[in-house]
Amino acid sequence: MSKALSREQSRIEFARAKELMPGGVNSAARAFGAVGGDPVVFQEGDGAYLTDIDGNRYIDYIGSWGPMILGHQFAPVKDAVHAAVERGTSFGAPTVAENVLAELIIDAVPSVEMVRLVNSGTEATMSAIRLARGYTGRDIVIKFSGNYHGHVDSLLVAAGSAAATLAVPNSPGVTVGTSKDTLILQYNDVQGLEQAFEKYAGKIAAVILEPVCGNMGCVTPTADFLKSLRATTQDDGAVLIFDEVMCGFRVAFGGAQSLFGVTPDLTTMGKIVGGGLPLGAFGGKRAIMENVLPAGKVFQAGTLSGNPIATAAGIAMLTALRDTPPYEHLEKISRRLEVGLAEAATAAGVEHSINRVGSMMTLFFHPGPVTAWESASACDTQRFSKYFWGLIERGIYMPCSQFEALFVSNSHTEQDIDETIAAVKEVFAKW
Ligand code: KE4
Repeated sequence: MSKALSREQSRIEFARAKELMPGGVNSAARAFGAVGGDPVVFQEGDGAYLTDIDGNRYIDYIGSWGPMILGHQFAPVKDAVHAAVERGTSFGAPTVAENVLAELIIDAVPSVEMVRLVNSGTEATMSAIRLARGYTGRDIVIKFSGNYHGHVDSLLVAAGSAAATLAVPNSPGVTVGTSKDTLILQYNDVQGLEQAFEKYAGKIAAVILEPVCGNMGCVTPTADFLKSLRATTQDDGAVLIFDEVMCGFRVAFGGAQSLFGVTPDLTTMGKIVGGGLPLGAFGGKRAIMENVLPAGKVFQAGTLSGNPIATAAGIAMLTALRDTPPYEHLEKISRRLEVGLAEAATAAGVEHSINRVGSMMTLFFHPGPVTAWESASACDTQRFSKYFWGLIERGIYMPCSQFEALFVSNSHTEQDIDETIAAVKEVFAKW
């Protein structure tokens, strides 16, 4: 039985934060909007653990929303950052480190022949879409319900009234003019994709998707869907963009595209590629990438792009993942968690299903199968909130939304997993 944790300091600091920053946060995802209550305010991460400002320790399954695949304070990244800081923090001029990181990315990701470094996943997807439109001279971009690609205006849209109708804004500030060229389809809907290419033949600049989705919870593409994505875009001359900001370097060193054997035209990256520092990237076929300014005419720029500290962290991270791949351990320990969660839910008679790819997974409060937003959105989110808070009280920090993936790191041990399962059983026993 766990003792009730005091989070008084978190409460005080978060009340202060709400006076200073909208909603008290610098990113909406961490505001606990989906589960209610105040976010926990943290002071330190170490390996698989986070410590909050009240001194409570949690087993961390968010890992900064993906980057911490090798655990918090991974020594080679820390050392690289310390060394880089000694040489200055930003030059706004070319550095060797950018070449080194670019080569690591090109060697790792099958589709990437040339790459541009940026500062976030959003910048990567925003730039990739502009590039696809500039390269094809076309306007329409297809995305899928339940897929999130960062806060790019043209992708902050909701499905139109009927299938294969152009989208409408789903955030104030996004204009109809911006959303009118975005088409929203259903993930894993081959027929819908093919109908869209018939209806808008020759007008589609790009199709962008999460090849392993994490943003409606973890949802995987069917083989037929992947095959159709590659065939329809190839035949029509549209650009296929894999948004691997979350699954890149996570589900395999070469990302989902190396796991599934499907090579997109462009890939967007973030999170792990920066070792936990602000760094994203977009890359792909040389014939497309050479259209990016100043090699080509598609504008793209950024004061801190390729920043020496972020590139040092990225180099250390990708070098470690390449030279000492953690994926076998991650598969073993993540499987242990998946089986333990399923057994605990089944024993407690809790309706559930679990989707997992490597060390990213989601326990859905839904009998399943969860294959697209339609099934994901039918989850019992009230139950998820009870599960989330029950685990917080027991020192387990899960993603604060049913529509997110949890992440296991190479620092998690079998003991951490067993402690997590024991806590889950306690929560379900009090259901
Ligand atoms: P950033 O701009 O947050 O670095 O990346 C945007 C992005 C793009 N593509 C995918 C597939 C992503 O998952 C993300 C960001 N993911 C969210 C978590 N679901 C980040 C958390 C947050 O927004 O604070």
